[in-house]
Amino acid sequence: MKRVIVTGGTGLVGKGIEAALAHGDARDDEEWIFLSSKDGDLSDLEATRAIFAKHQPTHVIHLAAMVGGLFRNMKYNLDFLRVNMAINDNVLACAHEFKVEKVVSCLSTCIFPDKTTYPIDETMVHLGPPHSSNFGYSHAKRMVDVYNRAYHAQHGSKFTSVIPTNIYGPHDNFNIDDGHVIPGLIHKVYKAKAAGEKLTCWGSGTPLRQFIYSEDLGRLMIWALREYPEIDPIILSVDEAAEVSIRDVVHKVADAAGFSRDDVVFDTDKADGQFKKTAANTKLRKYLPDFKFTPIDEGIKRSVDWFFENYEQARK
Ligand code: NAP
Ligand code: GFB
Repeated sequence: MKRVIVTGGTGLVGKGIEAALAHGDARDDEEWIFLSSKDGDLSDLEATRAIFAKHQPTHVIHLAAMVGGLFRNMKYNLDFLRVNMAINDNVLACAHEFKVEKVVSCLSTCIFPDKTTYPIDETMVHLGPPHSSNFGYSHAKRMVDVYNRAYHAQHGSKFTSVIPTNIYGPHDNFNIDDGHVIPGLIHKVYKAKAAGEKLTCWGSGTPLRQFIYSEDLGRLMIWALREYPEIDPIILSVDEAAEVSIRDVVHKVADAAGFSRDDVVFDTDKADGQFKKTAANTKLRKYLPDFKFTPIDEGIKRSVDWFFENYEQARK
Protein backbone atom coordinates (compact mmCIF):
# COMPACT_ATOMS: atom_id res chain seq x y z
CA MET A 1 0.00 0.00 0.00
CA LYS A 2 1.37 3.43 -0.97
CA ARG A 3 0.67 6.35 1.36
CA VAL A 4 0.99 9.63 -0.54
CA ILE A 5 1.05 12.97 1.23
CA VAL A 6 0.42 16.07 -0.84
CA THR A 7 1.94 19.14 0.84
CA GLY A 8 -0.03 22.26 -0.04
CA GLY A 9 -2.81 19.85 -1.00
CA THR A 10 -5.66 22.30 -0.38
CA GLY A 11 -4.57 24.83 -3.02
CA LEU A 12 -5.20 25.14 -6.76
CA VAL A 13 -2.92 22.26 -7.81
CA GLY A 14 -3.85 20.01 -4.87
CA LYS A 15 -7.52 20.36 -5.82
CA GLY A 16 -6.54 19.52 -9.41
CA ILE A 17 -4.93 16.28 -8.23
CA GLU A 18 -8.01 15.51 -6.14
CA ALA A 19 -10.24 16.08 -9.18
CA ALA A 20 -8.09 13.81 -11.37
CA LEU A 21 -8.29 11.05 -8.75
CA ALA A 22 -12.07 11.51 -8.46
CA HIS A 23 -12.46 11.35 -12.25
CA GLY A 24 -10.82 7.99 -12.88
CA ASP A 25 -7.19 8.13 -11.79
CA ALA A 26 -7.57 6.56 -8.32
CA ARG A 27 -6.02 3.17 -7.52
CA ASP A 28 -6.91 0.73 -4.74
CA ASP A 29 -3.32 0.39 -3.52
CA GLU A 30 -2.88 4.12 -2.80
CA GLU A 31 -4.02 6.26 0.09
CA TRP A 32 -3.89 10.03 -0.54
CA ILE A 33 -3.62 12.63 2.22
CA PHE A 34 -4.04 16.32 1.27
CA LEU A 35 -2.39 18.68 3.74
CA SER A 36 -2.92 22.38 4.36
CA SER A 37 -0.93 24.87 6.43
CA LYS A 38 -3.38 24.12 9.26
CA ASP A 39 -1.81 20.65 9.52
CA GLY A 40 1.53 22.30 10.31
CA ASP A 41 3.82 25.07 9.10
CA LEU A 42 6.34 23.44 6.77
CA SER A 43 8.75 26.35 7.14
CA ASP A 44 9.29 25.00 10.67
CA LEU A 45 11.44 21.87 10.85
CA GLU A 46 9.82 20.39 13.97
CA ALA A 47 6.31 20.91 12.58
CA THR A 48 7.42 19.24 9.34
CA ARG A 49 8.94 16.32 11.23
CA ALA A 50 5.70 15.91 13.21
CA ILE A 51 3.70 15.67 9.95
CA PHE A 52 6.01 12.98 8.56
CA ALA A 53 5.98 11.10 11.88
CA LYS A 54 2.18 11.17 11.96
CA HIS A 55 1.50 10.09 8.37
CA GLN A 56 4.57 7.92 7.63
CA PRO A 57 4.32 8.59 3.88
CA THR A 58 5.88 6.28 1.30
CA HIS A 59 5.49 8.96 -1.39
CA VAL A 60 5.26 12.78 -1.39
CA ILE A 61 3.95 15.31 -3.87
CA HIS A 62 5.40 18.58 -2.65
CA LEU A 63 3.30 21.61 -3.62
CA ALA A 64 3.39 23.76 -0.48
CA ALA A 65 4.96 27.13 -1.16
CA MET A 66 4.56 30.83 -0.75
CA VAL A 67 2.80 31.47 -4.07
CA GLY A 68 1.61 34.60 -5.84
CA GLY A 69 1.19 36.42 -9.10
CA LEU A 70 3.56 38.98 -10.61
CA PHE A 71 2.57 41.82 -8.27
CA ARG A 72 2.92 39.85 -5.01
CA ASN A 73 6.31 38.55 -6.19
CA MET A 74 7.55 42.07 -6.98
CA LYS A 75 6.71 43.23 -3.44
CA TYR A 76 8.10 40.33 -1.41
CA ASN A 77 11.14 38.85 -3.20
CA LEU A 78 12.97 38.30 0.10
CA ASP A 79 10.03 36.53 1.76
CA PHE A 80 9.51 34.33 -1.32
CA LEU A 81 13.18 33.35 -1.14
CA ARG A 82 13.35 32.70 2.62
CA VAL A 83 10.01 30.97 3.12
CA ASN A 84 10.35 28.72 0.10
CA MET A 85 13.98 27.83 0.86
CA ALA A 86 12.91 26.84 4.40
CA ILE A 87 9.88 24.80 3.27
CA ASN A 88 11.86 22.95 0.60
CA ASP A 89 14.82 22.22 2.89
CA ASN A 90 12.51 20.87 5.62
CA VAL A 91 10.30 18.75 3.35
CA LEU A 92 13.21 17.10 1.52
CA ALA A 93 15.19 16.57 4.75
CA CYS A 94 12.19 14.86 6.37
CA ALA A 95 11.49 12.83 3.22
CA HIS A 96 15.05 11.52 3.53
CA GLU A 97 14.83 11.00 7.30
CA PHE A 98 11.54 9.06 7.00
CA LYS A 99 12.82 6.98 4.05
CA VAL A 100 10.22 8.21 1.56
CA GLU A 101 10.53 6.21 -1.70
CA LYS A 102 9.79 9.06 -4.08
CA VAL A 103 9.19 12.82 -3.97
CA VAL A 104 7.85 14.94 -6.82
CA SER A 105 8.26 18.68 -6.17
CA CYS A 106 6.68 21.48 -8.15
CA LEU A 107 8.80 24.17 -9.84
CA SER A 108 7.54 26.73 -12.41
CA THR A 109 8.53 27.94 -15.89
CA CYS A 110 9.11 31.45 -14.46
CA ILE A 111 12.37 30.18 -12.90
CA PHE A 112 14.16 29.87 -16.26
CA PRO A 113 16.69 32.51 -17.37
CA ASP A 114 15.09 35.71 -18.62
CA LYS A 115 17.60 36.20 -21.43
CA THR A 116 17.41 32.94 -23.30
CA THR A 117 16.60 31.23 -26.56
CA TYR A 118 13.15 29.75 -27.21
CA PRO A 119 11.62 27.34 -26.71
CA ILE A 120 12.97 26.75 -23.21
CA ASP A 121 13.75 23.16 -22.24
CA GLU A 122 14.63 21.27 -19.06
CA THR A 123 18.40 21.61 -19.54
CA MET A 124 18.25 25.41 -19.18
CA VAL A 125 17.11 25.90 -15.54
CA HIS A 126 20.46 27.23 -14.27
CA LEU A 127 21.82 28.95 -17.40
CA GLY A 128 21.38 32.60 -16.36
CA PRO A 129 19.55 34.94 -13.96
CA PRO A 130 15.73 34.70 -13.77
CA HIS A 131 13.47 37.69 -14.47
CA SER A 132 14.01 40.37 -11.81
CA SER A 133 10.30 40.52 -10.87
CA ASN A 134 10.41 37.14 -9.11
CA PHE A 135 14.07 36.36 -8.50
CA GLY A 136 13.45 35.34 -4.86
CA TYR A 137 10.85 32.70 -5.73
CA SER A 138 12.86 31.55 -8.76
CA HIS A 139 16.12 30.97 -6.92
CA ALA A 140 14.34 29.06 -4.14
CA LYS A 141 12.64 26.85 -6.75
CA ARG A 142 15.87 26.31 -8.70
CA MET A 143 17.51 25.02 -5.53
CA VAL A 144 14.97 22.16 -5.40
CA ASP A 145 16.59 20.78 -8.55
CA VAL A 146 20.00 21.14 -6.89
CA TYR A 147 18.74 19.34 -3.76
CA ASN A 148 17.27 16.55 -5.87
CA ARG A 149 20.58 15.92 -7.61
CA ALA A 150 22.52 16.13 -4.32
CA TYR A 151 20.18 13.71 -2.49
CA HIS A 152 20.49 11.34 -5.42
CA ALA A 153 24.27 11.62 -5.61
CA GLN A 154 24.84 11.17 -1.87
CA HIS A 155 21.98 8.83 -0.89
CA GLY A 156 20.51 7.46 -4.12
CA SER A 157 17.17 9.20 -3.33
CA LYS A 158 14.41 9.32 -5.95
CA PHE A 159 13.52 12.99 -5.53
CA THR A 160 12.48 14.68 -8.78
CA SER A 161 10.56 17.76 -9.95
CA VAL A 162 8.03 18.92 -12.50
CA ILE A 163 7.99 22.37 -14.13
CA PRO A 164 4.45 23.53 -14.93
CA THR A 165 3.59 26.69 -16.84
CA ASN A 166 1.05 29.18 -15.45
CA ILE A 167 -1.84 27.22 -13.92
CA TYR A 168 -5.53 28.08 -13.49
CA GLY A 169 -8.80 26.43 -12.50
CA PRO A 170 -11.39 26.11 -9.72
CA HIS A 171 -10.18 26.73 -6.12
CA ASP A 172 -7.54 29.21 -7.32
CA ASN A 173 -6.52 32.20 -5.24
CA PHE A 174 -8.89 34.88 -6.60
CA ASN A 175 -7.34 37.71 -4.55
CA ILE A 176 -6.91 40.57 -7.00
CA ASP A 177 -3.69 42.02 -5.54
CA ASP A 178 -1.88 38.78 -4.72
CA GLY A 179 -3.09 36.21 -7.27
CA HIS A 180 -2.33 35.32 -10.87
CA VAL A 181 -3.85 36.83 -13.99
CA ILE A 182 -6.74 34.45 -14.74
CA PRO A 183 -8.24 34.35 -11.23
CA GLY A 184 -7.56 38.10 -10.89
CA LEU A 185 -9.43 38.89 -14.10
CA ILE A 186 -12.29 36.54 -13.16
CA HIS A 187 -12.74 38.32 -9.83
CA LYS A 188 -12.50 41.70 -11.56
CA VAL A 189 -15.10 40.81 -14.20
CA TYR A 190 -17.43 39.65 -11.42
CA LYS A 191 -17.08 43.04 -9.74
CA ALA A 192 -17.26 45.00 -13.01
CA LYS A 193 -20.52 43.24 -13.95
CA ALA A 194 -22.04 43.87 -10.54
CA ALA A 195 -21.06 47.56 -10.54
CA GLY A 196 -21.66 48.22 -14.27
CA GLU A 197 -18.02 49.32 -14.64
CA LYS A 198 -15.13 48.66 -17.05
CA LEU A 199 -12.90 45.58 -16.67
CA THR A 200 -9.29 46.71 -16.18
CA CYS A 201 -6.54 44.42 -17.43
CA TRP A 202 -3.16 45.29 -15.92
CA GLY A 203 -0.23 45.98 -18.23
CA SER A 204 -0.22 46.20 -22.02
CA GLY A 205 -1.80 42.81 -22.71
CA THR A 206 1.09 41.90 -25.05
CA PRO A 207 2.97 39.33 -22.87
CA LEU A 208 2.59 35.71 -23.93
CA ARG A 209 1.85 32.78 -21.61
CA GLN A 210 1.12 29.05 -21.74
CA PHE A 211 -1.65 28.05 -19.33
CA ILE A 212 -2.37 24.57 -18.02
CA TYR A 213 -5.74 23.65 -16.49
CA SER A 214 -5.34 22.45 -12.89
CA GLU A 215 -7.00 19.05 -13.39
CA ASP A 216 -4.76 18.30 -16.41
CA LEU A 217 -1.74 19.16 -14.27
CA GLY A 218 -3.14 16.99 -11.47
CA ARG A 219 -3.35 14.03 -13.85
CA LEU A 220 0.22 14.62 -15.06
CA MET A 221 1.57 14.91 -11.52
CA ILE A 222 -0.04 11.59 -10.57
CA TRP A 223 1.63 10.09 -13.65
CA ALA A 224 4.98 11.65 -12.65
CA LEU A 225 4.72 10.15 -9.16
CA ARG A 226 3.91 6.68 -10.51
CA GLU A 227 5.95 6.51 -13.71
CA TYR A 228 8.44 9.33 -14.36
CA PRO A 229 11.84 7.69 -13.85
CA GLU A 230 14.30 10.62 -13.98
CA ILE A 231 15.79 12.87 -11.29
CA ASP A 232 16.02 15.70 -13.83
CA PRO A 233 12.90 17.86 -14.08
CA ILE A 234 10.18 17.56 -16.71
CA ILE A 235 8.25 20.52 -18.16
CA LEU A 236 4.48 20.00 -17.91
CA SER A 237 3.10 22.33 -20.53
CA VAL A 238 0.56 22.62 -23.28
CA ASP A 239 1.99 22.70 -26.80
CA GLU A 240 3.80 25.83 -27.99
CA ALA A 241 0.96 26.52 -30.42
CA ALA A 242 -1.39 26.95 -27.45
CA GLU A 243 0.49 30.01 -26.16
CA VAL A 244 -1.80 33.06 -25.85
CA SER A 245 -1.41 36.77 -25.19
CA ILE A 246 -2.81 38.38 -22.04
CA ARG A 247 -5.10 40.37 -24.37
CA ASP A 248 -6.50 37.03 -25.65
CA VAL A 249 -6.96 35.90 -22.05
CA VAL A 250 -8.91 38.95 -20.91
CA HIS A 251 -11.17 38.60 -23.94
CA LYS A 252 -11.77 34.93 -23.16
CA VAL A 253 -12.62 35.78 -19.54
CA ALA A 254 -15.00 38.52 -20.71
CA ASP A 255 -16.69 36.16 -23.18
CA ALA A 256 -17.10 33.41 -20.59
CA ALA A 257 -18.65 35.87 -18.12
CA GLY A 258 -21.02 37.39 -20.71
CA PHE A 259 -19.19 40.75 -20.51
CA SER A 260 -18.60 42.97 -23.55
CA ARG A 261 -15.04 43.06 -24.92
CA ASP A 262 -15.65 46.75 -25.67
CA ASP A 263 -15.69 47.39 -21.92
CA VAL A 264 -12.18 46.01 -21.36
CA VAL A 265 -9.45 48.64 -20.71
CA PHE A 266 -5.69 48.26 -20.27
CA ASP A 267 -3.80 50.01 -17.45
CA THR A 268 -0.36 50.38 -19.03
CA ASP A 269 1.06 51.99 -15.87
CA LYS A 270 1.04 48.49 -14.36
CA ALA A 271 3.92 46.07 -14.94
CA ASP A 272 3.93 43.45 -17.71
CA GLY A 273 6.50 41.20 -16.05
CA GLN A 274 8.42 38.76 -18.22
CA PHE A 275 7.47 39.11 -21.89
CA LYS A 276 7.34 35.36 -22.49
CA LYS A 277 8.69 32.06 -21.20
CA THR A 278 7.71 29.76 -24.06
CA ALA A 279 8.49 26.21 -22.99
CA ALA A 280 8.82 23.03 -25.05
CA ASN A 281 6.91 19.93 -23.97
CA THR A 282 9.03 17.62 -26.16
CA LYS A 283 10.12 15.52 -23.19
CA LEU A 284 6.54 15.12 -21.96
CA ARG A 285 5.38 14.19 -25.47
CA LYS A 286 8.11 11.54 -25.61
CA TYR A 287 6.59 9.86 -22.54
CA LEU A 288 2.90 10.67 -23.18
CA PRO A 289 2.42 11.41 -26.90
CA ASP A 290 -1.38 11.23 -26.73
CA PHE A 291 -2.10 13.32 -23.62
CA LYS A 292 -5.07 15.62 -24.30
CA PHE A 293 -5.07 19.06 -22.66
CA THR A 294 -8.29 20.89 -21.82
CA PRO A 295 -8.68 23.69 -24.42
CA ILE A 296 -8.22 27.09 -22.77
CA ASP A 297 -11.72 28.36 -23.71
CA GLU A 298 -13.27 25.37 -21.96
CA GLY A 299 -10.97 25.70 -18.93
CA ILE A 300 -11.68 29.41 -18.56
CA LYS A 301 -15.42 28.83 -18.88
CA ARG A 302 -15.28 26.18 -16.13
CA SER A 303 -13.19 28.47 -13.90
CA VAL A 304 -15.50 31.47 -14.42
CA ASP A 305 -18.59 29.34 -13.72
CA TRP A 306 -16.94 27.88 -10.61
CA PHE A 307 -16.12 31.34 -9.22
CA PHE A 308 -19.56 32.78 -9.93
CA GLU A 309 -21.23 29.72 -8.33
CA ASN A 310 -18.88 29.61 -5.32
CA TYR A 311 -18.34 33.32 -4.78
CA GLU A 312 -18.97 33.26 -1.00
CA GLN A 313 -16.51 30.44 -0.21
CA ALA A 314 -13.88 31.22 -2.87
CA ARG A 315 -10.42 32.31 -1.70
CA LYS A 316 -10.32 36.04 -2.39
P1 NAP B 1 -1.98 27.78 -3.69
O1 NAP B 1 -3.31 27.56 -4.31
O2 NAP B 1 -1.65 29.12 -3.16
O3 NAP B 1 -1.79 26.69 -2.54
C1 NAP B 1 -0.66 26.71 -1.73
C2 NAP B 1 -0.74 25.56 -0.77
O4 NAP B 1 0.44 25.56 0.05
C3 NAP B 1 -1.94 25.63 0.17
O5 NAP B 1 -2.41 24.33 0.43
C4 NAP B 1 -1.32 26.23 1.43
O6 NAP B 1 -2.03 25.89 2.62
C5 NAP B 1 0.04 25.57 1.41
N1 NAP B 1 1.06 26.29 2.17
C6 NAP B 1 1.53 27.54 1.94
N2 NAP B 1 2.45 27.86 2.87
C7 NAP B 1 2.58 26.79 3.69
C8 NAP B 1 3.36 26.52 4.85
N3 NAP B 1 4.24 27.41 5.35
N4 NAP B 1 3.22 25.31 5.46
C9 NAP B 1 2.35 24.41 4.98
N5 NAP B 1 1.59 24.60 3.89
C10 NAP B 1 1.70 25.78 3.25
O7 NAP B 1 -0.81 27.42 -4.71
P2 NAP B 1 -0.86 26.56 -6.05
O8 NAP B 1 -1.08 27.51 -7.16
O9 NAP B 1 -1.72 25.36 -5.87
O10 NAP B 1 0.69 26.13 -6.13
C11 NAP B 1 1.10 24.80 -5.89
C12 NAP B 1 2.52 24.64 -6.39
O11 NAP B 1 2.56 24.92 -7.78
C13 NAP B 1 3.51 25.61 -5.72
O12 NAP B 1 4.71 24.92 -5.45
C14 NAP B 1 3.72 26.67 -6.78
O13 NAP B 1 4.97 27.28 -6.65
C15 NAP B 1 3.59 25.87 -8.05
N6 NAP B 1 3.21 26.63 -9.26
C16 NAP B 1 2.06 27.37 -9.28
C17 NAP B 1 1.73 28.06 -10.45
C18 NAP B 1 0.44 28.85 -10.58
O14 NAP B 1 0.22 29.47 -11.64
N7 NAP B 1 -0.45 28.85 -9.59
C19 NAP B 1 2.55 27.97 -11.58
C20 NAP B 1 3.70 27.19 -11.51
C21 NAP B 1 4.01 26.52 -10.35
P3 NAP B 1 -3.31 26.81 3.10
O15 NAP B 1 -4.38 26.59 2.08
O16 NAP B 1 -3.65 26.26 4.42
O17 NAP B 1 -2.79 28.21 3.11
O1 GFB C 1 -0.40 35.69 -13.75
P1 GFB C 1 0.70 36.65 -13.55
O2 GFB C 1 0.73 37.40 -12.27
O3 GFB C 1 1.99 35.79 -13.77
O4 GFB C 1 0.65 37.79 -14.71
P2 GFB C 1 3.43 35.87 -14.42
C1 GFB C 1 0.67 37.48 -16.07
C2 GFB C 1 0.46 38.72 -16.91
O5 GFB C 1 -0.88 39.18 -16.77
C3 GFB C 1 1.35 39.95 -16.64
C4 GFB C 1 -0.93 40.57 -16.61
O6 GFB C 1 1.76 40.49 -17.88
C5 GFB C 1 0.40 40.93 -15.94
O7 GFB C 1 0.74 42.28 -16.19
N1 GFB C 1 -2.16 40.90 -15.84
C6 GFB C 1 -3.24 41.55 -16.35
C7 GFB C 1 -2.43 40.58 -14.57
N2 GFB C 1 -4.18 41.69 -15.42
C8 GFB C 1 -3.73 41.08 -14.30
C9 GFB C 1 -4.29 40.85 -13.01
O8 GFB C 1 -5.40 41.26 -12.68
N3 GFB C 1 -3.51 40.14 -12.13
C10 GFB C 1 -2.26 39.69 -12.43
N4 GFB C 1 -1.58 38.99 -11.52
N5 GFB C 1 -1.71 39.90 -13.66
C11 GFB C 1 4.09 34.84 -12.13
C12 GFB C 1 5.32 34.84 -11.26
O9 GFB C 1 4.38 35.65 -13.18
O10 GFB C 1 3.85 33.54 -12.66
C13 GFB C 1 5.20 33.83 -10.22
O11 GFB C 1 5.54 36.15 -10.74
C14 GFB C 1 4.60 32.50 -10.65
O12 GFB C 1 6.46 33.67 -9.64
C15 GFB C 1 3.58 32.58 -11.79
O13 GFB C 1 5.56 31.57 -10.95
C16 GFB C 1 3.35 31.27 -12.50
O14 GFB C 1 3.51 34.77 -15.39
O15 GFB C 1 3.78 37.21 -14.95
